[in-house]
Amino acid sequence: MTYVMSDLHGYYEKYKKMLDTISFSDEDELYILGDVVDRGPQSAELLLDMSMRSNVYPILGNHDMIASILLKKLCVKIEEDTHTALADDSVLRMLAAWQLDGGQATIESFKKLSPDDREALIDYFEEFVPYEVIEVSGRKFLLVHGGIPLGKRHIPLEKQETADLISERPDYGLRYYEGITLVTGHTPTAVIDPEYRGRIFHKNGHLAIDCGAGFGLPLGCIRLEDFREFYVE
Ligand SMILES: [Mn+2]
Repeated sequence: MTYVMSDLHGYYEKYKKMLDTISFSDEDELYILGDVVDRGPQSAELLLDMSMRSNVYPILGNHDMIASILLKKLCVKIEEDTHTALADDSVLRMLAAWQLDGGQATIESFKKLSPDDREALIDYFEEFVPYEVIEVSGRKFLLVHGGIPLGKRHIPLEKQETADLISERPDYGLRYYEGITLVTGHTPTAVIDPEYRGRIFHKNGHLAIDCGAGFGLPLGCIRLEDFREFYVE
């Protein structure tokens, strides 16, 4: 079976609970639509678990992108004791903004890792792809963290800007593609429509699956074969 979840934001316990809830096995596949890190307390544990499973496929989120850039620089600093890695003003500004946006929790969880594990996780970020198109039970799905800008939806996917794909907020009232469901995280469903607070939004050719697990709301997961929804608190 094929499962999709998103915006785990360092909540490793919710992720483990969800894997139990769906009885996730080696025969199944799981796509995680980005923002694995930041805010929650266990970003590193979560990444380590994901990296050891060959049937879990990570898609890049805006938080993962910033974290991967900055962790690379921080780890160089820790290991080689060089200040050049962080000396650049724009990097320092980026670091300050990230720390305020949940990044400090990620730094704390990385501090507990061995240097080898740190390096392995920094390498693992390279496996995060900007989007994925899959077919399940004869239906097509475009999986992406943010979305596609409405005015650019006719541009081939491989020519889309990564910055758009990871940070766009689609118009959930409009169908983007005939015959393809757009599956997105990034925008909590409560923001799309308060009626869907803490629940998956499935309408107008959209599946929005960030139920707000990073903000104390449930983690949602959907099985694409039959659209069955699963939730853990
Ligand atoms: Mn996001």
